[in-house]
Amino acid sequence: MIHQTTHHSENGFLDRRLFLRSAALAAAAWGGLPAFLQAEDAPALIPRETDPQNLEFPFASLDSFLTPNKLFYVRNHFAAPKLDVETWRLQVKGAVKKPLELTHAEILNLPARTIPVTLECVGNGRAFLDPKAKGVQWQLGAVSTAEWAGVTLASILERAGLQSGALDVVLEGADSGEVKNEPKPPDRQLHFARGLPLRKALEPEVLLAYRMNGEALSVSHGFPLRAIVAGWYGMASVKWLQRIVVTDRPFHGYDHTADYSIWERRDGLPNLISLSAMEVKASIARPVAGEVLPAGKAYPIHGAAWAGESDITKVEVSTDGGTTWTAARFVDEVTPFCWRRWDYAWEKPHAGNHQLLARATDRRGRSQPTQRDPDRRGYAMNHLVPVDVRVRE
Ligand SMILES: Nc1nc2c(c(=O)[nH]1)N[C@H]1C(S)=C(S)[C@@H](COP(=O)(O)O)O[C@H]1N2
Ligand SMILES: [Mo]
Repeated sequence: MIHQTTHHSENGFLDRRLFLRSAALAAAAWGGLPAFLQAEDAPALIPRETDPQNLEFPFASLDSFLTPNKLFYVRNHFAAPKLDVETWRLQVKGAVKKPLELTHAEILNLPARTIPVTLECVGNGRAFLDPKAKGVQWQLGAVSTAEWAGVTLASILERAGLQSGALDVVLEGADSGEVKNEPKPPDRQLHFARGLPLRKALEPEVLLAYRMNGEALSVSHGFPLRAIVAGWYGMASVKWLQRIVVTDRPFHGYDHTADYSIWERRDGLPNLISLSAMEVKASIARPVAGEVLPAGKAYPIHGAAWAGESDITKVEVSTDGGTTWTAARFVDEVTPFCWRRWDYAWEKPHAGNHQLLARATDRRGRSQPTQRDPDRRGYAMNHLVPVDVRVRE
């Protein structure tokens, strides 16, 4: 896969993948691994819902910077539409000087841009909430990284020309269905749609993508064209794009209000805001919660951390439930809008129960809260999630 060399470990393990695999095999032979990791089978997506399909990346299998397409998480609100690329058009309308209707071939002929981007669903980690929150019960793996190729949204908006009052850029998907939460419009079929403020829409990290990790975009991931809004939670990266509507007033659609909104306090006043940029967060891939580890030898704790529009500058690990912290080592360099894998050699853990934690800090100095913030409802969970393990006698 592309980029593998540039993003490969530069400091240590010659072949980290091999290393992890042999570590996993050794642990499996020895009976210390949970059943799903003992299987000889290659890692596979974990179904969280089937109709529509919502599939989780098996985060415990994290061993490359780019997530293979077949393991990249899938988040669908409605059945994935199967679009005919010959008749499909991208419409651009609203507060523009020249409305456009572009064919797929026309879009492929425009100057392309390719960037790796980490997408995280804003509901990632919801399964760990107590009390439970409604929605897909994602554990750690509603997050993945791919290299996306397409055109910048800015270049399309430039072709259309913005009217002076242009404010939001609404991206509408071809998928539709009935929605659950109030307030909901009376339409029986509502399209998934998200607006972007112009200042973000014009940034070069916002793509309309048609390729993913060097392959044509699949139906699950938005064929024939999807948005990639780097740095923002996944809901902004609208799949199966069919319309771009530039508005001259703020867009408050269903997916900004009934869904995908949180409370923010200003002078104590709860103010409902639409979700946007990703928070700073580290997750532990291995060991997994409940794993039983061999005593008397070093165990490589490893995972990934990401910070949306900022960069990860520090990851710390605690093996004693947060009493003491030690800096982890980075496996990847900083890549804008991408996760950064890290690892930590846990030297000779003593027998008994241990609580592991990982905590990330970004360039802006932001770190992770220890407790869930109820104002965030079932979204944007970046509080610390402990991983309880047992080391054998
Ligand atoms: N049209 C459309 N776009 C969509 C969605 C959807 O249901 N319909 N889901 C969004 C959400 S919530 C996320 S997290 C990302 C997931 O992208 P992926 O399925 O390629 O991982 O797509 C976003 N774009
Ligand atoms: Mo999402």
